[in-house]
Amino acid sequence: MSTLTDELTDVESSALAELERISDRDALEEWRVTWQGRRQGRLPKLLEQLPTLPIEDRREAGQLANRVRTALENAYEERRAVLEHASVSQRLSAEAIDVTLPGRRVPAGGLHPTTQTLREIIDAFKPMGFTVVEGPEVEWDYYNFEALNIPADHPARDQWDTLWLDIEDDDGKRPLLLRTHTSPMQVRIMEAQEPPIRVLVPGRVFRHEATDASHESVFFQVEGLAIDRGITFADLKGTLYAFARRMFGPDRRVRFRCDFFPFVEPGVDMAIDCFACKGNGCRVCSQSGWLEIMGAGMVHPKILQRVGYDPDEYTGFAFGMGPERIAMLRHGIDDIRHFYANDLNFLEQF
Ligand code: YSA
Repeated sequence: MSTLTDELTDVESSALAELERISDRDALEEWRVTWQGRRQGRLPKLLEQLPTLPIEDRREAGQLANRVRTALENAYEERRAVLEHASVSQRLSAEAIDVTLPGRRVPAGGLHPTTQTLREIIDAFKPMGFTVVEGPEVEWDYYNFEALNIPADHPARDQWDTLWLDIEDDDGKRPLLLRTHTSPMQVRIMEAQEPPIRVLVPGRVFRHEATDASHESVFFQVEGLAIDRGITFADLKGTLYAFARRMFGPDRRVRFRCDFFPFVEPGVDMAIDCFACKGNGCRVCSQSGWLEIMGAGMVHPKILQRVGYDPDEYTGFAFGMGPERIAMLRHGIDDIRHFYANDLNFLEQF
């Protein structure tokens, strides 16, 4: 009897002491098999001896055996919980996010310089009563040329060559093209409404063009149209001077020169003295000292008649300007090709 109780007490103290030193789950499992394992475990082996004890010793030894078994089970569970907790904390600290790291910068977008300039142009004309409409970039030959007094054999078509689409209307008369200017919208607007009209049309245009420092093949224009009773050439000049003062300040020089556009009579081009050479002549202004920013004129009576207006009752002026050229003048940009080269070094300056 005394041997079994001694052995039980010895198992208890040795097993618990060993358990104290265990620090990982594999060793814990090994400990469980050694001390509690159903077949070979040291404690179950001792318990097998209980039935062999004399009856008078069995009760006391049985109570001790139960206490040792419970002590080992509880100690095992406690140790398992401690190790479990330790491995969870280890994992958490390995996966922890370091909130003290500086965040990654999200680059902020900005408006393209052309868009900024378009908005400034619109803001300059708004106080004079102009509203904004847009039109199609793919246009009928009729609106781009015919209705603007530019028939199929007119030499003006050469300077406004473009891409043609292989689509015609039912009569086979009006092939489609990529519009070469925003002027077709003059006709569309006049067809759709009666005077008075004061309207701006910003939009993209396309030309078969050899590019250089001041010429792109895809660029923007802003068309202006004002039709009413009693509008004269003085209104055209007054409006465009007011615009130039607002965009370029009072010191910039403005030049009006006679020019020919089949849809105006008379026609002019308006230029601003070149920012790059102060009017002396350089590659930006093709050595002329001036940068042409728009064509303009009094709307031709034939155009008014074509849309059903009476030219004896109504007159008007129109203009078409290049916002990239205006941005070049305002910001001192020496090559128009920068605008659409998608170079962030350029674009981030605006
Ligand atoms: C004229 C009379 C009107 O009553 C109404 C509008 C016009 C303008 C006409 N439709 C036209 O397109 N004239 S234009 O060929 O001389 O172009 C007008 C403006 O667009 C130019 O003054 C210039 O600022 C810009 N532009 C022309 N070709 C360009 C260009 N900008 C960049 N690249 C090009 N290739």
